[in-house]
Amino acid sequence: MSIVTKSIVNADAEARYLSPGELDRIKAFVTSGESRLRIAETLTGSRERIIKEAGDRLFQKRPDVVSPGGNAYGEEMTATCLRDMDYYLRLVTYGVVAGDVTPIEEIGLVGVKEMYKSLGTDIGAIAQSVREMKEVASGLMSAEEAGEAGSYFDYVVGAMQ
Ligand SMILES: CCC1=C(C)/C(=C/C2=NC(=C\c3[nH]c(/C=C4\NC(=O)[C@H](C)[C@H]4CC)c(C)c3CCC(=O)O)/C(CCC(=O)O)=C2C)NC1=O
Repeated sequence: MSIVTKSIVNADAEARYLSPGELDRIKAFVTSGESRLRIAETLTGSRERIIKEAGDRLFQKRPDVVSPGGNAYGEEMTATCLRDMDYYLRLVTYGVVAGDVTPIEEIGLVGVKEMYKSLGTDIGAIAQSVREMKEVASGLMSAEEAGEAGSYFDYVVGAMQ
């Protein structure tokens, strides 16, 4: 839920006008809107490159995951691994656009540790893949945009610790 919707739901629950603090937060959300949309456009437009390069970096650092016996070994499993990276990059764009981590949390992080455990996937390596996507994506935008986008990647990584 965006800050706009959330503020309205909270205010209406008490049948009151939006408070100055709520209006300030909405203002910050609106003011940062163009920049957040630019970030989402960059991530969306460069998604294939980001995933490919980040995947290459991950497999260089963690050759075990794509070696025989590794969780992402073999063409099909490697493709599934890259698909998961694509999922998290997509969720990051949702967070950036909403200015809120709730969509990332609800769609991709609830129960994620248990899920990867049951799949025999090293969640540390998933987190590493998100760090690599952050690095690659940062190189495609201004420092300020990279900082904003980075906070959403960091949120995903943090939830996987
Ligand atoms: C949008 C929310 C969402 C997420 C996050 C998601 C993840 C997800 N990843 C899965 C599998 C998988 N995920 C990976 C990923 C990896 N293995 C590694 O060693 C690497 C570290 C990593 C890539 C970075 C692999 C290899 C599998 C297949 C595992 C198997 O079938 O044994 C599965 C099991 C079902 C399937 O194969 O599709 C799910 C549900 N599904 C969702 O709907």
